[in-house]
Amino acid sequence: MVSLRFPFSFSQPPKLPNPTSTSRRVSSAAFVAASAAASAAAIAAVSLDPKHPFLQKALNRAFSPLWGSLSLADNSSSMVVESKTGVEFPSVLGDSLGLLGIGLRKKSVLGLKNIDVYAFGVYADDNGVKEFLSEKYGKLSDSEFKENKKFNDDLIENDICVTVRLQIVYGRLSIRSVRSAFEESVGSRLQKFGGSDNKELLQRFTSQFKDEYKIPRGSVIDLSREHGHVLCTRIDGKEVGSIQSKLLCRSILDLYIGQDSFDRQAKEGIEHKLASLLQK
Ligand code: DAO
Ligand code: DAO
Repeated sequence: MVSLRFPFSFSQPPKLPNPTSTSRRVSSAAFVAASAAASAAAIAAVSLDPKHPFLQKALNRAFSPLWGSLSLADNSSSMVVESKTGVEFPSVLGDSLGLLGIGLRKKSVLGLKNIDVYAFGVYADDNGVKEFLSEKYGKLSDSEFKENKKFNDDLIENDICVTVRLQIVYGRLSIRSVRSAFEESVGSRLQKFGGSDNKELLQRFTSQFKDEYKIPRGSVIDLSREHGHVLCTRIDGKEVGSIQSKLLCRSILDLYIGQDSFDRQAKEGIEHKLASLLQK
């Protein structure tokens, strides 16, 4: 990834930018400047108006959809911006979790409109991924390797530390609508992978989320699969519960990187990223 330094600082923990605030203006100026610097063709462009739609478009095109746009954090770790929502994700979480890809969870409401509910980033332990993939695929020829579409399944199935970070974009989430969305999304996966009798497991998961919790726009939820298939949930950095269940971990990860994931482009980008980790 391109590595650049700018004298701007971005506030942490990452709260969503308010489109009218100064920080938003600084952030988008920094992002445009960073994009411009990263794009060899855009050297002259930095002196143009960075808000010019043509320039914005050209700069956005210089980056793959997976990575959105690049901006920079106030430490050595870079930030990756989900382009539709402007939500930022650090490229490294903790000591060793590297960002594999970002995406958007949308929800259709009454078949009338699609709302952006949250942006998500999928992280995995770099060493765990490399070790596992090279053990399993190290002997494949280049073409066999390129045709392999199973990297995401490997990540879902195996005991590798993975965190999915959700950053809430929709400003009017009620706990009731969250619960019913879980029942639909997580519930259908529990049924698909584990058979019909999983009400108790779903209930154990949802009962972690007390009615009094609030998840306004800007809330950060980390769903982490830790060693031994333990799913640990944190809201704004505070642990709210953990459940040991391979089936639950699999069902949650399937939402983001499985067959019928929320964001197909994100899922495909993650597949490529996993392949590139092995080839390094
Ligand atoms: O306001 O009725 C409405 C739309 C609510 C959509 C809720 C989708 C919830 C998705 C789960 C969020 C998990 C953090
Ligand atoms: O998007 O449908 C979905 C499923 C999201 C699962 C996320 C669970 C974490 C939610 C925490 C809610 C706190 C009240």
